[in-house]
Amino acid sequence: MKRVLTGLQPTGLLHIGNYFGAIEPMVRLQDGNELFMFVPNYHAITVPQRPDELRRNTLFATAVYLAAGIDPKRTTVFPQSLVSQHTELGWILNCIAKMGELERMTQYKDKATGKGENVSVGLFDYPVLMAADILLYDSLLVPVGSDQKQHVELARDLADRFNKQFGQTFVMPEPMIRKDGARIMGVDNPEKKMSKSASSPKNYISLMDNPATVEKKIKAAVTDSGTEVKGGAERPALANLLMIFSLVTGKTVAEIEAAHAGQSYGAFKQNLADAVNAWLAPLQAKILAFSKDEAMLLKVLEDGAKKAEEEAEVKMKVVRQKIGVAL
Ligand code: AQP
Repeated sequence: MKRVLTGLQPTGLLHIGNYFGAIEPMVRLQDGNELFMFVPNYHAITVPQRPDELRRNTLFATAVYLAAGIDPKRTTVFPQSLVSQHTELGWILNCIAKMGELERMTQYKDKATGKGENVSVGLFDYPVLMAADILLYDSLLVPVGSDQKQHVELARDLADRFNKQFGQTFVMPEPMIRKDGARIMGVDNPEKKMSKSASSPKNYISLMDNPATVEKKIKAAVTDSGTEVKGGAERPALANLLMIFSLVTGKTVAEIEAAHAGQSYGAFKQNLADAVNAWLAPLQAKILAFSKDEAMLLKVLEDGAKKAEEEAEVKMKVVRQKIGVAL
């Protein structure tokens, strides 16, 4: 039985990359492990958010977790903002984190590019809060997409530094990154990962896109030169579309390539759009049903926060004692 934790920022509607990178692996781990699945709403405010949208997106993320199969009786589901120990530990870890190691975080560099001095301190610092999220619960496994690997490694470095300085306190978390589907690329640009905050919605397939939108986005998807429906390292656009096809159908890439031998990109894209829509339809129906019951979602989050807070406070008592602030 391992402690497992993950969270998805409520910065917009979640997309299929978020689903396959972090949500589906959590659902699979639900049997036989102790899971914490939170909504990192304090991470979300590292970039400007409309308050009403942030609240809506927090509830939406919760509905997605439940629709995907997360069972709040077995998994502790909670919003980061209701467990203040996250920000408390985040501050303490800030005091042992180094500017240099945060400056090396590639996600920060990507997101800060072109923003000059206008980028928030929170965006720079958010990997430290993420380390606190992980270390607070003695999480051994952290299922994430590959873009978050560097942040989990920072959590390991901070745990190790704290343990050396103050004595054994935190366990070493491991990033858990699936073999296929840990980095779904934008359908408009196979060089950039699919991202909620992409400049164009053509980049991602949202979990709430309607069938016509999915079809339009896939038909407009970038392809590689040539005409063959074949993936591989030299053909990143097709490799990405084939990966999406494989994830939503459970078929292997080789099977999908074979089924499309001699067919045009147009026919392949139509089949891909149909497959994505067939996969999305039942998930969307469940998300909508859960979303309608706001009282139930709030209850799940409040109950989860109570359980999470009990665990978090046990760890924080030790931490406060060790650093000398428990008077
Ligand atoms: N393209 C992706 N493929 C596979 N996994 C992905 N994840 C994100 N994009 C992909 C994984 O989803 C989880 C939640 O991520 P997040 O919302 O906390 O932040 P992120 O990694 O920055 O994801 P986005 O979609 O790019 O969001 P924005 O635009 O708001 O920053 C993580 O486990 C992540 O690895």
